[in-house]
Amino acid sequence: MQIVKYVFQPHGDERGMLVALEEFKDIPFRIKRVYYMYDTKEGIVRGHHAHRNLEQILVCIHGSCKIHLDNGSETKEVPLEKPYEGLYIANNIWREMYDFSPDAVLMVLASEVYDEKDYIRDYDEFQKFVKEQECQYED
Ligand code: T46
Repeated sequence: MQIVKYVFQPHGDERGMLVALEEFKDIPFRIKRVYYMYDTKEGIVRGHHAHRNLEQILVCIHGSCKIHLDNGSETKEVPLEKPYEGLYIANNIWREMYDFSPDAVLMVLASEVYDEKDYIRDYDEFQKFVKEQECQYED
């Protein structure tokens, strides 16, 4: 599984750092939603799902966390700890977020508005979805 990480341009001067993110320039899709999680309790694992259509970029803008990615046949663990790095996650990837430092703020830029129907929360259903997609590409 290929891991796609974006390294954003930090604009630094004597006052400190600033990162700007623009759709289609720094981010490869139209940004329809931004959300972020913070104050995540110790030992918590979030996520446990994939999406039918949604693409996202995750940026740990403060602190650190880890992301588990699963494409149905391979898994990878990706640490996020730099406020200028973004992890791209395609729709058909099962994701879990864990090992949040107490000060972690995980910001997510999403290609679609919130839609519960887009979630695949059952792992067997996810594997079926991935196989169906593979068959579509083979046709
Ligand atoms: C994802 C990972 C990385 C909303 O009302 N609007 C929203 O835009 C979102 C994302 C969530 N919610 C509500 C729904 C739940 O009642 O906030 C609550 C927590 O959401 P959820 O349990 O889905 O959060 P995570 O951390 O498990 O997953 C989230 C995203 O939902 C998901 O798309 O890929 O972060």
